[in-house]
Amino acid sequence: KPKRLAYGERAVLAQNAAGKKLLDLMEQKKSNLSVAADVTTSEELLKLADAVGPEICVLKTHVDVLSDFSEELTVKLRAIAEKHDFMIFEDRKFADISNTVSMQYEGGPFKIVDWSDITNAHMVPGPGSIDGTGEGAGFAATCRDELQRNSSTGRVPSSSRKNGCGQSRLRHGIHLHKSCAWAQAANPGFIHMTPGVQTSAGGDDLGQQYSTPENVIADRQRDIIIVGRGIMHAGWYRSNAWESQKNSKP
Ligand code: S5P
Repeated sequence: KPKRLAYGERAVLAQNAAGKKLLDLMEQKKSNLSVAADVTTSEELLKLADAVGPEICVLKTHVDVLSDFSEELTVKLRAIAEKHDFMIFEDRKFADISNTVSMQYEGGPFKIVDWSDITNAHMVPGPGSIDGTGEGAGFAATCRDELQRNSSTGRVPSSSRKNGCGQSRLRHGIHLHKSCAWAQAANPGFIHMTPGVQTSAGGDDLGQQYSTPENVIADRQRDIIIVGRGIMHAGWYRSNAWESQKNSKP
């Protein structure tokens, strides 16, 4: 049984600065928990970030669902991230050609590049779509047709693990997916974040499917659990996911 490397040991193998920073932070903070902050007002987002900040390594945001997004919000959110030492992952899921993605990333109302540490892109247009976004960008790949192959039911179980997703992982090093075959044991330089996690397996009534922290971290060898609606039990998720490293079943 291959030994599971500590997150800190993997920092030197990371593919870019964002990956290295994240692995170091996880080790130092002893947290492999990310919270999906799916709230609709700035006030709720800031309150949530401040409350879960000490527990998490990454706050995952969808700022385009906020009814009152402003630059002021991003400044306040950054301050909370510095205070509690977590990274901000805007789950934007870009899906266009490189020139367009660059404009969407840097401009528009959200100016994501200015305040997020990590963002992500679908690999539908191929891995080149995020290559124009600069060396410093903490870009995470989502599977090339993740719109169908996400954590909800009805996804297409096909050969879609190939192509863009793999190539982009090689270049960008952070991977967000629920059911991809890659695991940390074989790819310790990559970071694998998995959404769709709650205390017990099951789902919501709109097709979301949940796994437990043990399933994700120990059985499937992922690195970070992303918990949204289950955050009421943040402390429990954090300790369970952290301890599950020791019970790895490769
Ligand atoms: O395949 C996916 C990919 C993502 S990023 N399935 C997901 O659920 N997500 C996101 O994870 C989704 O957009 C939401 O922000 C979070 C899951 O939230 P929960 O409330 O179901 O835990």
